[in-house]
Amino acid sequence: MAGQRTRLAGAHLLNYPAIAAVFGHPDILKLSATLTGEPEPFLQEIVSNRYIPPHEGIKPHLDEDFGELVPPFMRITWALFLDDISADSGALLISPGTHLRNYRSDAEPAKKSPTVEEVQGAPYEPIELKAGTLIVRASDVWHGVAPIRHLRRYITGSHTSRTRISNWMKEDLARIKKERSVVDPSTIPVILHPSFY
Ligand SMILES: O=C(O)CCC(=O)C(=O)O
Ligand SMILES: [Fe+2]
Repeated sequence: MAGQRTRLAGAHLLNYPAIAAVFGHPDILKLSATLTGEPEPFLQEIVSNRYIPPHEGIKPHLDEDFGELVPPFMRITWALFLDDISADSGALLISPGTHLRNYRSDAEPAKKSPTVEEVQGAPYEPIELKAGTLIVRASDVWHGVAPIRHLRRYITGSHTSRTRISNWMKEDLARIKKERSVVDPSTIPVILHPSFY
């Protein structure tokens, strides 16, 4: 398959009022706060994606496969789909409950990060949905994307805890905060300021 994936990422996407309205929506911020346990979650990533078919999809993986177990629910990921998604084309494939395998646990000091074989051998369920659906997932859940036969576009953003984070995330947040320190606040909707800086 010779399709193409195009990805735009960064603060400039918040110049689109519809994108800013999603990530600045009080209910979204409130749910992110509840799930991460962070009163003012940090908007770590804002990305738009477009897959032009035919595309082979994405193999099952972890977004945080850094050989490091992570604090439970340190990050959650929203995705707003702009096209219908079916099991036959572009379904997000999720292995329910697997985020728990990536979480640090005081009760299991010997717990190890999952292996590539475990992630690729796990059972996956397709998430079918209509254009306009917004989904939220624990970022750590094991996932992939089914082969894509129809145009597939979505906007995604992740909220994180500011304190209960892995070493990798600590470095990533420091890098992002440095980049954003030069972004003119007047270009970012006021409602987003607490999650942006
Ligand atoms: O396209 C998607 O829905 C997910 C892609 C993905 O899992 C990733 O980029 O890490
Ligand atoms: Fe992923």
